[in-house]
Amino acid sequence: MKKISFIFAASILMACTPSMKTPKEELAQRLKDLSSKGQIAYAHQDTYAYGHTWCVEDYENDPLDRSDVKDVCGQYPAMVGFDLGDIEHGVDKNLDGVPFGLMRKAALQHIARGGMVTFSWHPDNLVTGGDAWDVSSASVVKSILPGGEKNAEFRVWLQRAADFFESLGDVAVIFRPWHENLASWFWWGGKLCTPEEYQELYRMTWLYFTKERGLTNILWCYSPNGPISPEDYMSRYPGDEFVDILGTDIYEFVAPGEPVEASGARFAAEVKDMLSTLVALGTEHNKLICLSETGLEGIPDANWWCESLYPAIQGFPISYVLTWRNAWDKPGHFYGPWKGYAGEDDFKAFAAKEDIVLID
Ligand code: BMA
Repeated sequence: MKKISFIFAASILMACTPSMKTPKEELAQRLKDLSSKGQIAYAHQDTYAYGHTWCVEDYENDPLDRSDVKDVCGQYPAMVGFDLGDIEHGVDKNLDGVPFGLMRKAALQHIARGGMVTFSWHPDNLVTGGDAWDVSSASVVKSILPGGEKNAEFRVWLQRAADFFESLGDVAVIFRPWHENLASWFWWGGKLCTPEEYQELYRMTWLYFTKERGLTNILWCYSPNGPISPEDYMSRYPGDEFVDILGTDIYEFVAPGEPVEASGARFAAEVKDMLSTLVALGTEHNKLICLSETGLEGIPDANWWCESLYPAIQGFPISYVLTWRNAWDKPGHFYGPWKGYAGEDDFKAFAAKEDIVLID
């Protein structure tokens, strides 16, 4: 009798244990499992909203089953990225014309398909009325922090962003606010606020979401632009309590007259160097790591995926790598593959590598 009840209790415990993890813990575990198996999930920005030559017109009546990545290799990326820029204004579409309703539908569908989702945010400049790239005033961060004259208005912006996450329900996603913060091309950049102000901005966002709104299903990613030194990387780090993933955004740029092979080699060296830094910091702080944004605009190198990107990331325990969007309305602005592009076979070979993971 005792033995039976013990077996009964043990089987209940076993059945319950996996589901006792919160969605956030499950997502963190998936990312951890990927990196410990030496696998890297491939992510693509806006993949369900549009591609190089197409754009979803009516998302409510569209199955959202197209992606340039799938057009090329038959599979969706493992992760999809979306940007919340303009959500702060309470409007329907983001700064690139993507409806927030589409993002919600596509994100939930992608998660139901077994995929993962990450969000970035390019909010406008609350002081000047300009966009995220308006760096004409160095007092924006200070003025939106608690005690600042724009704090109350900014809290409305935070509320609108948090409303979106709340509308996703009980699923876990990654949020990567205040990215590329060592450079000075966004109003929250390196020369636009002090390290303490930046940290307060990040913590204020985290505290509002987590403590005031109870949004506990978010994995927070900190993603300075690279390449930078470990000291610079940590100089604005908000603290272990506020961050789950250490990321970095690094793009390849071809200098005028430079052969793409040369810039590819430089890019690979920079990425490797930066990922080595993230490996060390991730171990020290017990955090997941990722290459949160990367790419080469217009991919003028037909072998970029296998000869520049892959050698740069191979062997690093990054859980995922994200390439930026394929704009449908700017022909040269693409960072992912599409049907008919010169590096199609190269992307297929990249996607077929044992350690590169798509949704299947
Ligand atoms: C940039 C470009 C812009 C876009 C912005 C936000 O890198 O792709 O065209 O508006 O990201 O998605």
